[in-house]
Amino acid sequence: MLSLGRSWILARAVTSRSSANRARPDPRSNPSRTCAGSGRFNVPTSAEFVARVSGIPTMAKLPHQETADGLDAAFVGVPIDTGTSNRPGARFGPRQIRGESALLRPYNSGTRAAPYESMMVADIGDVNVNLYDLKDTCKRIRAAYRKILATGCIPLTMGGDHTISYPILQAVAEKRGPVGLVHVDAHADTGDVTLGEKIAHGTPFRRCVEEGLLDCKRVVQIGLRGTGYSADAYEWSRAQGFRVVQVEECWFKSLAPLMAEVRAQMGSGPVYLSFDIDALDPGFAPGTGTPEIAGLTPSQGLEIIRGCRGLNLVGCDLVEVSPPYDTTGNTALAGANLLFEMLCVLPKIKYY
Ligand SMILES: [Mn+2]
Repeated sequence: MLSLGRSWILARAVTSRSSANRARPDPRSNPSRTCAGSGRFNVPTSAEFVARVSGIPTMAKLPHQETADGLDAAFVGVPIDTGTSNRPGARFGPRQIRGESALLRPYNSGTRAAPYESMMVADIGDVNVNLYDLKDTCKRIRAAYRKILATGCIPLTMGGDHTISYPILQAVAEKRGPVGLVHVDAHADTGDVTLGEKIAHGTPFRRCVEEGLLDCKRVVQIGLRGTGYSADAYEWSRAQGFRVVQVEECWFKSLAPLMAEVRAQMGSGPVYLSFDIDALDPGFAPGTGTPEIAGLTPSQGLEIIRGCRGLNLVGCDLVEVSPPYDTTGNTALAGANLLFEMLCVLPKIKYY
């Protein structure tokens, strides 16, 4: 028994030592020919050397660590759907995004970004949510993000329904003051009360405005569409000073010119990026809670995120992936790629 205990302790010691040296990549997964400048940063396990389908599924096959300490950016899951008004299932979003993210490779061929050569990135697991109490969950999220942000790390969040952006932005604004917001969505999510409740996935940005978390002149909502509760469903957004870009303004065209205007609107102040997967057309992303026809294409989604390069991004989320409504996994795969693209536009990223 004693010797068993002793070997367990030794094994733990070896594990801790290798954890402390996490910056030193596994040579099998990080050949110098593919990762110039390697050695200082976490590098995902490469499918060139380790089978893609093997291992514990972390986001992008990055190492997992418990806290954000020492990280420049962290992927973090918030697995809830208790704020959902229609189809549930987004609680499974982080898990399926991680699974599908095994297909991601370390470089961005489109933009030539090399995110793992200039930033320390890891998957720090999920917020310990309360599936039976949404208000308590919001408190838990806010507390978790306070800790993450206190380390100087930029969180890249995997939702979870859109309710989560509210407590995340509470923590962000507590540190940074009111922030700009690039909000990509089929819906404005500015409702006041739903079934008598203030906290739900259709209300986060109303709560954010009420609490002064947003710099309202530096808010843009892109891709809004669908039937509404009044003829001008976005009147409240415009009245706050938000720029509203309805989907009709996006159809059949590149969004690169729009994003040049958005960059000018955002200026150099802190900006949060919130991307609801239902902004994409349900033909591309059917696995979501409140789908609306005639949405954005995946390439427009990439243009929006790539158009955020140069902004002072202080946090990003990708929400509302609901795996039960897309058994192909393609919605989660889209989500994983959009999250990788978000990583690729963070301020310290190196480009070739
Ligand atoms: Mn939303």
